[in-house]
Amino acid sequence: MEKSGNTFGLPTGVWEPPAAVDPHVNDAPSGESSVYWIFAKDSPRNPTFEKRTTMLTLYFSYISPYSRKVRVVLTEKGLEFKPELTHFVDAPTKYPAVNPCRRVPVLVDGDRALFESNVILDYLLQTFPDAVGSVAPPPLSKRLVRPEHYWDDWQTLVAIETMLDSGLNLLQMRNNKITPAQSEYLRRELNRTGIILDWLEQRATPEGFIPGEFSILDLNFVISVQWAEFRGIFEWRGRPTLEKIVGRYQDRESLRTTVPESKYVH
Ligand SMILES: N[C@@H](CCC(=O)N[C@@H](CS)C(=O)NCC(=O)O)C(=O)O
Repeated sequence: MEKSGNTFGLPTGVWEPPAAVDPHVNDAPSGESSVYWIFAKDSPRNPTFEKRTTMLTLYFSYISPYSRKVRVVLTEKGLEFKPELTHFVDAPTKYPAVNPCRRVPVLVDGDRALFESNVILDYLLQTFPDAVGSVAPPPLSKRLVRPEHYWDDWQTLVAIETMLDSGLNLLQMRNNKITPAQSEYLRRELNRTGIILDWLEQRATPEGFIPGEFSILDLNFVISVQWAEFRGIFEWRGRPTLEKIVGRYQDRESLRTTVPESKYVH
C-alpha cells in the first residue's frame, strides 16, 4: 500500500476506507498534484468552489460518534476531504504527531491539525461560512453557539458532550467486562446520563435546541443518542421533546448517510 509523507511525517493510506461508503470523498483531480478542489466541483448545490493548495484530511473511524459529527458538517457544507480511516485503538501509534490526545477525529488543513470534535466543527463553520452542500431546511447554524445566548448554549453543549463521554466510558468498560453492577463509578456514569437527559428535556423545544436552524447542539444530541441506542449503552427515549428533535432530524441527508452500522463494529 502506498505510503506518502505529509507535513506531519505521517504515513497516509495506511487505513483503506471501505469502497463507496462516503459519496463526499473524492481524490484530488489528476494532473494537479498540489492543487485541490475543496468544494465538490460538479455539485449544483455548490456553484462557487475554491481552489486551495491543500485538501482537508480527516482521521476518523466510521463507528466513532465524535468523528460522525465532523462527517455530518462536512456533508452539510459539501466539502470534499481525504479520508484516513483510523481504528481508534491504533491511534497512539498511527498518528501521534497530529494529536497528543491520541483520539479520532483529527482534521488536517494544510499545516494545521485540529483535534476535539466540537473545536473542529467551530473551525469548519468559521473557515467555510458560505459553503452549502445540503439545502434541506432548516439551514445549518453559522456558529457553534449563539453570541446572544453564549453561556446557555455552551452549557447545553457541554452537558451533551458529558453524556456522550459517560457513554464512551461505559462502552469501554463493558468491552473490558466491567459493568455498572460491578463498579460504583460506572453506576454514577450511567446515572449521570439520565440526569443530563432530564435536564436537556427541560431546555429543548420540539423544533430543536435552537429553533429555526439545524444547530450544533441538535447535531451533537442526535448523534449522541443514536450512538447510545446503537451500542445499547443507555436509554434516552420516553422524553417527548427530545424524541421530537431526533424525529425531526434523523432523515436529514447528512445524518441519514452517516448513521452507525454494525458492519463497522470491530
Ligand atoms: N472529546 C473528544 C473525544 C474523542 C474520542 O474519545 N474518540 C475516541 C473514539 S470514539 C478515541 O479516539 N478513543 C481513543 C482511545 O480509546 O484510546 C472529541 O470530542 O473529539
